[in-house]
Amino acid sequence: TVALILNGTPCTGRANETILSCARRHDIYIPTLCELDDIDHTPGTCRVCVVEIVQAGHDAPQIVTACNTPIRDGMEVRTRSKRARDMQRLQVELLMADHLQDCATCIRHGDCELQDLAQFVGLKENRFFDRARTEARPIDLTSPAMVRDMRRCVRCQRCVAICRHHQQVDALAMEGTGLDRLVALRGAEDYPSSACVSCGQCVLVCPTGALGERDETDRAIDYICDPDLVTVVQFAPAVRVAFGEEFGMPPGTNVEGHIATACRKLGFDVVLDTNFAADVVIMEEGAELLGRLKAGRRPTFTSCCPAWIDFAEIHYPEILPLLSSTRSPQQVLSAIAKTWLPGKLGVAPDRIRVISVMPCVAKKEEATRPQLARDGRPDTDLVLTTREFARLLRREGIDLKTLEPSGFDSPFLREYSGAGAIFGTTGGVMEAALRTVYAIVNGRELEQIELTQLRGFEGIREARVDLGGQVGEVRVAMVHGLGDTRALVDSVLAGRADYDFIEVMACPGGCVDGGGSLRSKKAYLPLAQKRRETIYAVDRAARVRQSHNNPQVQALYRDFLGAPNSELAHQLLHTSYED
Ligand code: HC1
Ligand code: SF4
Repeated sequence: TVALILNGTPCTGRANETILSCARRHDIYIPTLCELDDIDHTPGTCRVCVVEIVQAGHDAPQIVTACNTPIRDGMEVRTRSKRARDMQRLQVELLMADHLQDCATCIRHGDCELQDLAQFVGLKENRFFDRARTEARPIDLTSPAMVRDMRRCVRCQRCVAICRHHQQVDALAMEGTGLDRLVALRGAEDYPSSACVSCGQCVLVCPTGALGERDETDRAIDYICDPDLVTVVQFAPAVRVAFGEEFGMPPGTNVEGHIATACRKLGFDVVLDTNFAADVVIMEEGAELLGRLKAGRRPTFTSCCPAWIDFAEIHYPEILPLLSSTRSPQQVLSAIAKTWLPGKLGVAPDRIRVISVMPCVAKKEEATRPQLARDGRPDTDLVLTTREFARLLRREGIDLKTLEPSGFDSPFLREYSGAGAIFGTTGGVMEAALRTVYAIVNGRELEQIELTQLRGFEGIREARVDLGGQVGEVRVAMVHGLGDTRALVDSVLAGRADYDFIEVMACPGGCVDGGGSLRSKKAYLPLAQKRRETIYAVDRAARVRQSHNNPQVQALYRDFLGAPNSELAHQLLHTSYED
């Protein structure tokens, strides 16, 4: 151990520890901006963590950055000396010198780590602001999903690190020199020609408003307030367990009923649940998988995660034939809402607008795919991330936690099974699919409904499951996070991995921590465990646990679709991919 003095108090530190880490363990706050411990990122670029130290062999106190200076025996650290405080303030003022000064209209207002820092150091003025230089920086609006606003970038490089080292997409790079050194799309002019797959992980770690989703709350309000339109809203399995904290409720609270009430208060005409469509997806994907297993076509990859689809199309086009052709639950529900629902409601299809609320940025891109349009209009008209949905509620003066929970409006598309509910966490789609495929093969339900061998948090998990009958034992794998996905796909392509069915979720943890979820300041994915516990609790409490036993899914097939993988089902609920 190392003996040192922290703000006048003798204490001990660990060998090889930095001043920052030692101070944190002793509950002493040192302001930081660029570093993010959860992703092991300490570039030392923002220099906000300056502190004063006195050490043997030096006459005068020195100013050092706490994040990358190791502690030493006998060192005295002063984090709150006048000199340290003045230097911290100066650093923040310098950071603000080429950062837009329009906090009130910034999308990150209230959730910005730079704003917090300015408050902490007591910044009262900004002597160095260079408006012309700042406003000349690029804003990239070329993606239907993402916005990259370099007028707000603080060069912390967290986005570059998460994309390169964790997701292993490597779409971002630092480019330029001196004051013009900024985050750019690596080797590309715009998003469509870049390696980016819209997973949104860079947004989750960006401390300011430099990276965000394309905000569509205005268009949502336009639709809601247009008396000629019938607005249908759907929300994803994970949103209900990853939203309440924004309104002061405990993390992981299931706020499904509150969201339904909020949607009605907002003025949406029909409130639907994507969970229902997840059950329909299992009917389609299960039948497709069984057909492929019988034909010896393997492995099959799941297809509900749009950032994974983008990843496959951009980075591994050779595996596209292995992807399930089943559309995602978002697109399945939208297709039903545009084809079957109008007759039920007695309205013309062209008056319907489908808005979905998703913990996902890539769903915005998915919604614009030409293969998923009907008569020139997208099936999903608009996608709001969970963050935008929170913004929408605020704009309409709605406080979620004061609302009385209620149910869904639709008498025909509201019931979901526990299998549909668990889509929101890694391993959930696989578990839901196997519950149904087992029943189709054996004519009876699995004795042990909960396939706990599929659950867990390791990046890549594998299992063998005996499906009985003609199919026998299948080998399955579940992967989440694109870094591990890359490793798994490489193994499959090299013949080193041998699976029948593979579930892929691009975001670490699956949708419960999707790139469109609420952000946590100075933390990466801190609430995953609580959210997934609630998801599994929803499954346990569900009246029906398997997609094929959902009576409303059965009715939809009886009244409209015929059988899974029927011609109509293929036309409405399946898709194709492009390299
Ligand atoms: Fe997901 Fe899905 S589970 S992709 O993770 O298949 O976004 O929640 O809505 O579509 O159902 C996200 C979540 C979501 C789809 C479903
Ligand atoms: Fe990288 Fe994902 Fe961000 Fe695109 S959205 S730049 S792939 S982290």
